Amino acid sequence: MTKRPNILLTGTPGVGKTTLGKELSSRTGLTYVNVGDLAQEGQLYDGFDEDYQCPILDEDRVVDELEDKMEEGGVIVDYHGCDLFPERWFHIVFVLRTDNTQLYNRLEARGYTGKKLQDNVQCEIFQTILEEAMEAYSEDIVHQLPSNSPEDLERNLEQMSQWVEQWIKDHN
Ligand code: DAT
Repeated sequence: MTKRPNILLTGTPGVGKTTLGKELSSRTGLTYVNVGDLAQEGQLYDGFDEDYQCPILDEDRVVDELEDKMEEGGVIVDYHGCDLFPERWFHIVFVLRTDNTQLYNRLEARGYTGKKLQDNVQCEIFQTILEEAMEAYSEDIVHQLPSNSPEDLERNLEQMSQWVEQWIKDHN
C-alpha cells in the first residue's frame, strides 16, 4: 500500500485551518479530520468549561479514536491545539497565522464576543499555538504560514500539495 504523510494543521481559531484543510484534502486525496467535529460526533468530552461555556475535550479518547487512522497515514488533522497528539503521528506541522485586525473581524463574524473574542485574538498576538507547536514537535518540521488573503490560501495550497507529492515519491 502507498505510504502517505500525516499533516497537522494548527493555529488560533479563525486563521483558516478548515478552509485550507478541506481544499488540501480534495487536491491531494488525503483524509481531512476536524478534531472539533470528531469530538462532537463521539461526545469525546470530559466536563464543561464555565468560563468559555464549552465542553472540555477528553484528550485521551480523542487520541484513541484517531490512533488506527494515523497509523495508516494520509491524514490531515485540523485542531487549534497540538500538544495533546503523540509527536510520532506527524510528518509535518503547519501553524497558520493571521493579522490581528483580520482575525478579530473573522471571529466577530463567527459570532464571538467579549472575553472569548479577546482571548482568541490575544492567543494569536502571543503566538501561543506556534510556541506550543515548537515545544511539542521537532522545530524543523514546524512551519508558519501567513493566512490573511485568498492569495495566501492559494500559495499555501500549492506549496503543501507539492510537499505531499514529493513526500509520497520519496517514501514509496
Ligand atoms: P479555522 O478552521 O482556523 O477556525 P476557518 O477555515 O473556519 O478557520 O476560516 C475562518 C474564516 O476566515 C472563514 O470565514 C473563511 C475565512 N478565511 C480562511 N482562510 C482565509 C484566507 N486565507 N483569506 C481570507 N479569508 C480566509
